[in-house]
Amino acid sequence: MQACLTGHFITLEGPEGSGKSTHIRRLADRLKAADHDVVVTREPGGTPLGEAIRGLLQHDTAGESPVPRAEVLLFCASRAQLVQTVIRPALERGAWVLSDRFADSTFAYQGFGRGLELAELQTANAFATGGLVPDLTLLLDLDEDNARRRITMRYGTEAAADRFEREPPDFHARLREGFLALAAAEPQRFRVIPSGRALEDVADDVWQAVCDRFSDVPGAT
Ligand code: Z5A
Repeated sequence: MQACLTGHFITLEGPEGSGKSTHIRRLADRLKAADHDVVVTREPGGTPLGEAIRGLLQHDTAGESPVPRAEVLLFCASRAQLVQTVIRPALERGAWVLSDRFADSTFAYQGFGRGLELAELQTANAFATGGLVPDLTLLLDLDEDNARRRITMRYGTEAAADRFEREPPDFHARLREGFLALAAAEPQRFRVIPSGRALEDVADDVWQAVCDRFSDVPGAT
């Protein structure tokens, strides 16, 4: 029998450079300041096994690129480990879990981006997560020019970017459209937040979305 999950599970999704890491840190600080138990994690990664898989996926540390189906299975292996050893235990004890990417990234990148069947990815994701779905998903939406500018600023040059960041513009256009399509299909779970604006304005919208969704945060209606 599954234990009761009394915590709150929030995921941040979006293209690279859209501000997920920045806003997850800010949101965590704000919740911690209100004395909430907060767990911040990321995908791929978040566990020792997941972090090892992250290296294989982002920088071809095995010496060859995974084919798309292998890529899915590696993301799902990282996800299964994270859900069972970190996310579920935290939700069972009533914590807030904030994850920088989760299953929606597989639909966007491997589905809309690489062209794999969404129904097959649904099966793989359900197997990896045991059916766990976020309570709230914040989609930080950013156009490709802005995303590329932010990544180039971070590395100084695009040459240092990872395997996904080096994909051609049409790949990035497909995955942005994919994220927006996922949000449109599940409006009760997703909140789309335009992220090409001043950081403070985006942070305000992130906080407002959390207050709108959950009644046990300061400022919630
Ligand atoms: N992937 C996949 O294919 N399938 C899957 O199932 C999963 C993942 C789970 C993970 O890489 C890669 O794996 C990812 C998808 C793929 N592809 N890529 N690339 P990652 O975790 O290393 O990369 P990321 O998720 O894209 O994170 P990121 O590049 O670090 O971006 P971010 O976290 O969204 O943004 P940030 O680091 O918070 O901000 C980027 C910069 O912009 C930084 O200098 C900020 O100070 C700046 N910033 C942020 N907001 C603003 C605003 N509002 N104004 C100005 N500047 C800003």
